[in-house]
Order: sequence, then C-alpha cells, then structure tokens
Amino acid sequence: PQCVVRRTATFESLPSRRDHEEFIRHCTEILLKEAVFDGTNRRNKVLNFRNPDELRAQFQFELEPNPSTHEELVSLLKDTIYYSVKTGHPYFANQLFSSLDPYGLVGQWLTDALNPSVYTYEVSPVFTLMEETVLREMRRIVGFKDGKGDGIFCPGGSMANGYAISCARYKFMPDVKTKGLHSLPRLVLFTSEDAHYSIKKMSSFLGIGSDNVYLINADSRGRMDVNHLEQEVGRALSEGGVPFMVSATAGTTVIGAFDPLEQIAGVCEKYGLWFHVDAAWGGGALVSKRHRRLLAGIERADSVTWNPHKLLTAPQQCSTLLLRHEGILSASHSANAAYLFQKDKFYDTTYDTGDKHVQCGRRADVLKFWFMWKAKGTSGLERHIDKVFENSKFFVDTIKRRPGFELVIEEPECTNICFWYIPPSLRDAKSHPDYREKLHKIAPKIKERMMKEGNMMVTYQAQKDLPNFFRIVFQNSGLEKTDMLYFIDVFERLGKD
Ligand code: ABU
Repeated sequence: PQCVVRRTATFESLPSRRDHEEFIRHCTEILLKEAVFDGTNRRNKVLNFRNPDELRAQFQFELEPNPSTHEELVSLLKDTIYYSVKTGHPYFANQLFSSLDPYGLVGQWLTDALNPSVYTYEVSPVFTLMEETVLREMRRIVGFKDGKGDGIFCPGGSMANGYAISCARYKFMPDVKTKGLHSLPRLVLFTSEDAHYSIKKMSSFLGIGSDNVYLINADSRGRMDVNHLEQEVGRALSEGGVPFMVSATAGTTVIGAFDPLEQIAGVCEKYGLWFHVDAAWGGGALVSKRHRRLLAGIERADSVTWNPHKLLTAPQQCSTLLLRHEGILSASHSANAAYLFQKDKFYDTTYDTGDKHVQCGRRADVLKFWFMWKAKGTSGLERHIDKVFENSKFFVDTIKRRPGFELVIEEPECTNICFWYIPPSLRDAKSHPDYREKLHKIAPKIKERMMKEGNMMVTYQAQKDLPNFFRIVFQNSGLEKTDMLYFIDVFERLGKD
C-alpha cells in the first residue's frame, strides 16, 4: 500500500488512530520483506559496509525540532535495514549468535507489542508462569534433581555470570549484603585463562577485584588444567586469601573448549568452593543425547549460565542463570520495595519474582524462547543441535583436505571452528623468521575484503601468542553442506595474493 505523506504530531493536526494503523501495517510489510525475507536470502548481501563518516553523511541521524512525515519515517526504516548487518543471514557467522527463527521472531514481536515488565504477577501473569516453566525445564535438562532450584532471565551472559558471583559471595558471607565489602576477607575466584572476560569484569564490579581472579592454565585443547587449579587454590590459601568460587566454562568463547566439569566439581567439593559453569555458549548441547556428554558433571554445579540466544538461536537477548539452591537469589538481592512488592495483595505474592533481580523494569525475554520451544518440541531443539554439530564436522573435515587451511585445534569440541587461511605465497615460507608476523596480517586483510564485499561475515582474533586466526561460528541449522563449501570457496577467493 502507498504510505500517506502526513506530519506525525503537530499542534494543528495530530495523526488519527487510522493513520497510525496504516503506518504500522505499512512498516510491518517493509520489515517482513526487507529485514526478514530479503535479509535472510542467500542471494543478498549480509552487509553494506560504510565507514562512520560515510554513514553519517548518507543516513539522517540528526534529531530535529519538527516532526518527520510518515513517508520520511518509512525512508529512515528502509535505510536502517539497508545499512544494518543482517545477523539472520545464512552467511553471518561472525558471533556466537545468528539465524532468524520464525517462531522466535513472532515471540519477540509479541513481546514488544505487549510491552510487559516482569516484576510482579499482577503486571505479568503469563510471563511469570512462563519463566517458572522454562527455567524449571532448563534445570531439569541441566540435571538438577526434579528441576528444583531457582533461576532468572538476565540481560546477557555477562550479567548472569555476575549474578553467580554475587550469589557465591553471599553464600560465603551473608553479611556482605548489609555490611558491604568491609565484612569480607580477600576473596579469590578461579577461572581459566580462556574464560569469558565477564568473569574479571564482574569481579571488579562486585568489589572482588580483578587481581583476585586467579587465571588457571588451559591445556593444548583450551580446557582448564585441573592440576594447576588445585595448585592455585593452595597458593591463594598460603597467601592468606580466601578461595570461594570456581567458574568453569562449557564452550569457551574463541576455541569452544569444554572444561573438565567432573574433575572441577571434585576440587570444589574438596575445598568447599561454589562451582559455577558458564555454559552461555555450549549449554545448548545439553538438549542433545549425542553431545551432552561434553558437559558431563554440570549437574554438580551450584549455578549455570546458559544463553538460549546462542546455540539454540532464540532472538537476542535470551540469557539465563540457573541455580541448584532455592532462595539465594532473593536473599542476596531483595530490597523489599513496599510500593511494588506489597505483601498484603490478594494473591500469592511469591509470584512477584522481581525482587530477586537487581533490575527493576525487565523485558519478558522468555516468550520468544518458550514459543520456539512449543513450536519445535524438545526433540526439534535436539535435531537443531545435532545438525549444527554435523555441519561443523563437515566443515572441519573439508578444510583438513583443502590446501591453505590450518586448524588451530585439530578436533574442535563445539561449533566454533578456529583456523588460519594461508595464502599461496606464504605456504612454503614457514621456516622464515618473519612468517608469523606475515601470517598475523593475513586475517585482517581478508576480513577487510570480506566486509567491503559484504557477502559473508566471519570474525578473527589473536589469542595468547598465536597470530591472528579466523573463528567461524555455526549455529544456523538451516545451513547445508553446500553452504559450508561456499564459506570455504569465499576464503580461497578473498585470500588470493
Ligand atoms: N558472550 C559474547 C560473545 C561474543 C562473541 O564472541 O561472539
């Protein structure tokens, strides 16, 4: 339909309800066509990159005193879609999230249409019970007895890890809630050198201090070295520090390694430490009978971070913290705001769950995931996981046979695959003294060509003393083997000397 050119809100003529309806219908059609269907079509680009100055010049970012017309607003929407990265596109493999799940999208849109805030049952009755259901089922899948325990939806995995540290700290010394950091000795937390940076960040945020995060060596496959963990616990004790928590990782951010959870659980039990598992990335593997062995021992955890927006492809954001213990979230964080959490309401106020969060207003991130889960069933989630692991194995097996590709880890455990692409001119130069320096410059160069061309998106990084390497991430089960070959072919084309 034609969009009517009409000023939005002016004193002379406020738009009518009919104008608004027409505007919403028109915009919805554009969103569906340009962002959803065109944005996920293999024939179209993943991105149309512009440098910041170019983008500023081509896009009307500036805000003005006067209202824009509906026609101008439609044009802004189209520009927003055009210049944005299409993260649902099959060839967006840059981050630990991707895909555009149809049921997730509808759930996300419905969430925004209803615009709830999940702090009290009276405001969010459906979402409160949905959260209860989904979190219980996730705990059951983790292996907590009968799905018992507690949990919350969080704004991202970093925050979920922060909540875990806060709960561990409270369990160790409940006085911290009222007396603050003065009540604490020097607490020490242990995590692998390959763990997500949020562990350090949240330790600073919570007053533990990043110096008191002891980094444990990772082995050649990126997994926490448990002997070193035990040595470091001993070192902290001998220094007069007080070990209180180990944060293990199930699916490290770059390499995709799974720490040996059974052994780490043993160390935690021996020293009385809170055992947290950051399974933000790898948690999705728990729904697969074939792959859940990667997380053996997770059922012994005190807390687990698990982000359905990663391997399970729920729309951003959908992050959870799951706990084996009941009541500790509320004990650590409640402030009993009397204006919101009145105890003399006519219904069971234990359903006013908001006070166990540190946020007040909170999006209903549960709906999109619950709706996807309903649509696919747990068996559909399992098929999705099995498919992305199959695709990853096919990609690994293929690049092992292709000249120029070299894996960082020969047998990746998860669906993030790290590799170097070595252009023909460097292939016989490995013994040259400047080989690593030259290799270090290859990935940024290929990435620049990739971004400017816009046909796929894959990230790179250096890690420890390794030269820059690519990390391609597979979590879109709509991809086929032909897509794996597409990625490989594009690397070969962009990596030409
Ligand atoms: N937890 C955020 C991970 C970001 C990324 O590497 O894709």
